[in-house]
Amino acid sequence: MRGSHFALLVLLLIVFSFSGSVMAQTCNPLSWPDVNPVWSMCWVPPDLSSGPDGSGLELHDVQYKGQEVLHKANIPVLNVLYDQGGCGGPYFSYRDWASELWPFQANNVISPGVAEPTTAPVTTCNHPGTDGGSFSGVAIQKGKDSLTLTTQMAAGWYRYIQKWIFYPDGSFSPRFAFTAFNSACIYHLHTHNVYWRLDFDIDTFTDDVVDRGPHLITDPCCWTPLTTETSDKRSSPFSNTGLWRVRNKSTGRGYVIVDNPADGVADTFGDRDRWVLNYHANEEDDGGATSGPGGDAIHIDKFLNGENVDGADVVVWYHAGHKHSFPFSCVPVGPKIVPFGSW
Ligand SMILES: [Cu+2]
Repeated sequence: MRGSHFALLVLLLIVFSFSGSVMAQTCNPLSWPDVNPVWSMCWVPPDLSSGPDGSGLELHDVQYKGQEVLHKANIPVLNVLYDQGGCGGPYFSYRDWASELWPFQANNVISPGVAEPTTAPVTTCNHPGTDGGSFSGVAIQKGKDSLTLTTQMAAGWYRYIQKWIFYPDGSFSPRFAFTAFNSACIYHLHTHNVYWRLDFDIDTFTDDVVDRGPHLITDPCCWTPLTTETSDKRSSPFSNTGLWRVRNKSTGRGYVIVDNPADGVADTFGDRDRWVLNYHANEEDDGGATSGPGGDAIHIDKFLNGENVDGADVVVWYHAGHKHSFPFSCVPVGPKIVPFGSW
C-alpha cells in the first residue's frame, strides 16, 4: 500500500466513524417490550428528519424478532387541496412540511423531546381548533399490548398528528391525522394527502418482490408478482384493487399491506394510492414542490421507469387522503401491515 493510499484509508475511517457517531446521536434506539423484546428500531424526530420538507417521525432499521422489516419509513410528502379558491394561492393547494414540532400533552418526560407517558397523550385531535400542552417531541407509550410512538407537528394553522403502533404479533400501523388551529381556511372544504415511503428490506435488502393479490387478507388465492415498477389506485367505492404484499423470495417471509377504508381513493391531485419502486438513494423524496399548476402534488411518477422489482431492493409508497369540512373530524388514516410466513 502506498503512503497516499494509507492516508486516504485513515481519512475514510475517520469520516465513517464520525458519521457513525452522528447517526448514534440523532437516531434514538428503541426496543419493546423491555423484557424479551420483539421489536427494535431507531427513530428520528420530525425536526431532524430527512428531505426538503422533513418527513415526520422517521424510523430506521425496524426489526421484528431480530429480522429486518424496514430499512427506513417516513412521510416525505404532505399536501392539501381546496375545493375552491380563497386559500392555497392560484392553484388552491399547499405543499406542507413535516418538520415543525408542535406542543401537546404528554406526561413523564424522561429527556428533552422524549416522553414515556403513563396515560394517553392529548393532542389537538382531542380538541380541534385549539392548542394545548407543553411537550414537544416524541411520546413513547410502552403498553402491555402495543408500542405507540406519537408526535404532533404544525404547518401554518394545520396540526398533524403522526403515530406508529407496533403489536406483539409482528403487525404494525402507521397512523396520521389532520386537524387545525382555528383559522379562516379551515371553513373551506379541502382534502389532505399524506404519503408514506416504506423502504422494506424483508430479511435483507435483496431478493424482495411485491405481489398483488386478493381483496381480502383471509383469501389465500392468487398472489401475482409485480415484475416492473408499478403504481395503482384503490377502486372506488373502496374495495381494494387487490391487496399488496412484500415478500422475501428466499425466506418466504413478508408483510401484507391492508388498506384502510378511511384512506380513500386518490383524486387527480392525489395521483395514485400505491407505488412500488426499485431502491435508489436519490429517490427518497420527490424534491419538494415545483412551480405552476399541480406543483404541490406528489411527483414520484418520474421514478416509474420500467425497472425490475422482482427479486430486488423494493420501496413502497402508500397514499391516504381525507376530506375536511368544518367542524372537522380527526380521523386517523393509514394501513395495517401484517406479517406472513414464519418469523
Ligand atoms: Cu383539514
